[in-house]
Amino acid sequence: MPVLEPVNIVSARFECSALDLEGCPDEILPEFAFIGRSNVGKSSLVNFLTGSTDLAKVSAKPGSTKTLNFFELNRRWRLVDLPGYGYAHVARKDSKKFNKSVMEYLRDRPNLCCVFALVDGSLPPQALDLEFVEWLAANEVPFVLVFTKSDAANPGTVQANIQDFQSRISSWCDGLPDTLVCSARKLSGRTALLKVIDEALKSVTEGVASEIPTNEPPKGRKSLPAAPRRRPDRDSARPW
Ligand SMILES: Nc1nc2c(ncn2[C@@H]2O[C@H](COP(=O)(O)OP(=O)(O)O)[C@@H](O)[C@H]2O)c(=O)[nH]1
Ligand SMILES: [Mg+2]
Repeated sequence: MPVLEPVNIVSARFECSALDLEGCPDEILPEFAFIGRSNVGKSSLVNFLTGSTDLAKVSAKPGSTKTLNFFELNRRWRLVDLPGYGYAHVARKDSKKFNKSVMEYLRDRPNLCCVFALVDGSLPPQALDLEFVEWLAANEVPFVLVFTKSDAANPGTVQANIQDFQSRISSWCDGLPDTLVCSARKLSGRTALLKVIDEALKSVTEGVASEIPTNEPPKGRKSLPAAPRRRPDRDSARPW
C-alpha cells in the first residue's frame, strides 16, 4: 500500500456527527478541531483545506451547526468542525448543552492534537474571542490562532487587528500562540495550515513509535509541545 502523505489530501469523507463526547468516534485517529464564533468561517475552511465545495455545510445563517462534525482525511486523521459560540438566537437550553459538550470535547478528548481557534481578521478584537482563547490556555488545550476572512478588509487593517489581538493576549499569556492568516474566499493560507497539521502528525507518530507498544490509542495532545499557557496569577477565566 502506498504511504499516504498527510499534507497531500488524497481522501476526505464525512464520518459522523456527535452531540457529546460519548457520541464521538473512536479515539484512534489524531484530530484537529476548528472552533470560533458562529459565521467566522469554520465550515468554509474545512472545505478549503480538503479541496471540496460541500463536505462541510457552509451557512449564511449564523449558529446553525449544533453538532460536532467529524471528517476523516487520508484514512488516518480527522478534522472536526465544532459548533460556533456567540449567537443569542440559539435557544438558551441548546446553547448550554452544546457549550458543555464542546468544553468536554476540548478538555477531555485524548486524541485531540490541536485546536484551530478561528478569529475574524477583518474585525477588531471581540471580547468573546479573547475570553474563549483565554479559556483554551487556562485549560491547557493546544491551539493555534487562525485569522480568517483576510480578504474582507484591507491588508493594513487585518494586520492591525491581529497585532491588537496579540497584544491583548500578551497581558495574560506566557509567550504568544502560533498565528496564521487565511481566506477561504481568496484561497490563501492553506499550505501554512496543512504544515501545522503535518508537523503535529509527525510528533504524534514519533511519540507513539518511541513508546513501548501497548493497545492504547495514540495520545494526541500528550505527544505535542506544551500549549500556550495562561499565567497562573489570573482569576479563573469564564467559559464563553
Ligand atoms: N469574505 C469572506 N467570507 C467568508 C470566508 N469564509 C467564509 N465566509 C463566509 O462567511 C459565512 C459563514 O461561513 P461558514 O463557513 O458557514 O462559517 P461557520 O459558521 O464558522 O462555519 C458564509 O457566508 C461564508 O461564505 C472568507 O474567507 N472570506
Ligand atoms: Mg459551520
